[in-house]
Amino acid sequence: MILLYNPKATRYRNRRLPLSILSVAAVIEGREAYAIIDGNLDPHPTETLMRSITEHQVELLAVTVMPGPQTVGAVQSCREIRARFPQLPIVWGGYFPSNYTETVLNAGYVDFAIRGQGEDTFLELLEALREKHDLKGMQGLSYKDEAGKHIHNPERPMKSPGAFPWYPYHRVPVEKYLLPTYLGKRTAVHQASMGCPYSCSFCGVVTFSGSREKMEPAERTAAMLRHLKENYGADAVQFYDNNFFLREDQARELADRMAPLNMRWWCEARIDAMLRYSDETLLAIRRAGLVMVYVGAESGSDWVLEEMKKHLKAEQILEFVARVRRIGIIPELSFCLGNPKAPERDTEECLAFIRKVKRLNRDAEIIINTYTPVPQRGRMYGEVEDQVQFPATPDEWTTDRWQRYATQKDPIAPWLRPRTKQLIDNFELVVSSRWPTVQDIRLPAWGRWMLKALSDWRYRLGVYSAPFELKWAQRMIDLRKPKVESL
Ligand code: B12
Repeated sequence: MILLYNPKATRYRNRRLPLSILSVAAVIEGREAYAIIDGNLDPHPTETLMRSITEHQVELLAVTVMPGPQTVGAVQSCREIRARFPQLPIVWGGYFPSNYTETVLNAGYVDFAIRGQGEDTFLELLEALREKHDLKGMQGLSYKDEAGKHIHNPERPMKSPGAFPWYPYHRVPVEKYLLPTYLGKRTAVHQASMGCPYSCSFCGVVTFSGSREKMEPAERTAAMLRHLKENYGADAVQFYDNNFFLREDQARELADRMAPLNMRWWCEARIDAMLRYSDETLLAIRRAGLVMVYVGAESGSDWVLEEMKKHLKAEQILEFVARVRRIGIIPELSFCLGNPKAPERDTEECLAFIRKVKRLNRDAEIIINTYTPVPQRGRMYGEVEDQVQFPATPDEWTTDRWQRYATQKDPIAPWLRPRTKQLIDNFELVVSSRWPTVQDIRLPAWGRWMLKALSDWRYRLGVYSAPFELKWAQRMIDLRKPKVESL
């Protein structure tokens, strides 16, 4: 038997269909005996794994790992399992082993790291382990040879997700994963493409996919969503794609196929790509159910956008927010502040730019991140980043210090003065209080009103410092929010 493990990545109330592990399950469904253990559902996944290993003949433990809290669960479980069942091979796949491959192989409890798209590599590895084949040259695989040397085989070219079978939904309790959100009562998730064709120098997807993207046919996307709707009652969907829209004809086809499903949805896209679409296409997309689109605006300064290799101008961001307002789609703009060369100037300009955005489109949702380097094929700011030394083992990534880094709460960036970081955090608190996100369905109307009233003068006068009353109000409202299950 094969065990597929999704370590806890989020709170129970935010659980989602574990697509990473389902995509591996898809290629062994009907051919292999396997079980899925999801740490987002199971409060004691290590015990469940141990029990399965004791009761069945388990030949491989396959774990999906992304940076952040999921690393903690993965390390804990694998360390304990290795100590008790030292002969059981353990393979990690997903963003963490793809981006921190050396680090992962330094762990005594990981034997194989599968980089990038994993289905074919997984099947080949399974066969090689059974037939005792040589692993040399197996694309997408990193491993330790007999002398303990780390071997990194060449990359595996990506395929369209459409080249693989459908997720075996029936192997997980789908109904437990369809959650109420601002989009609908039963929100599903789906990812129609792999990778991203761009090479923005701050982004962790570049190393993962080598600036390539493959999309499944629109027909398949619509068919899978119809299945989720008809069999499980899904009425909304959140797309995980790094870029849901690329070519206009493709976007138009998707919109036309999705419209009859009558689902409300959210996706990520590029500003420049959507700006190239005609109004007719944008209206068709809105009519097909797109409520909100998440875009990487990143900065309000052309010099920063250029350094990021974003291939975008600040003017285009403003044009975009005004245009989608007319069309009736809410833009969700993500910003990445704290350019290492001039963090103060960057921050100041970006805060002023966000105010401009809000003047053009009050509904625009604002996400603020501070720049935290990820391993990159090319360096974004050269030597500046060498000041951040990544941990040498997954265990070190589980420490509070590095968890705060991975979740972008604390960039541990020597170039970012505490005063600047404080300004960014305060500004974010004021903006998110002045315009509480429509995505927070647990926020009661009185709380929304209270936050707006308390923050209004601060935003109007640009006074962001020491917003103690807003911190207090947010905490107080948080304590009174209803549970997701009761919504
Ligand atoms: C869903 C998601 C989440 C969910 C996780 C839900 C869950 N798993 O239960 C939530 C919301 C919790 C989340 C949180 C975070 N996420 Co996240 N997340 C994603 C997202 C949108 C989709 C991942 C997914 O499921 N895709 C669908 C599957 C099919 O694709 P896949 O995971 O890539 O799987 C393929 C391969 O990776 C591989 N594979 C994966 N696992 C395995 C396992 C085995 C055994 C094998 C063989 C192969 C394999 O094969 C699969 C099929 O080809 C990605 C962006 C993206 N589009 O990839 C970001 C992404 C992975 N997240 C990211 C980050 C940074 C985070 C956070 C740290 C952000 C933060 N500020 O806190 C947090 C913390 C994570 C945590 N809690 O541990 C980054 C990682 C970048 C990096 N630096 O490496 C990404 C790429 C977003 C981005 N563009 O920056 N995330």
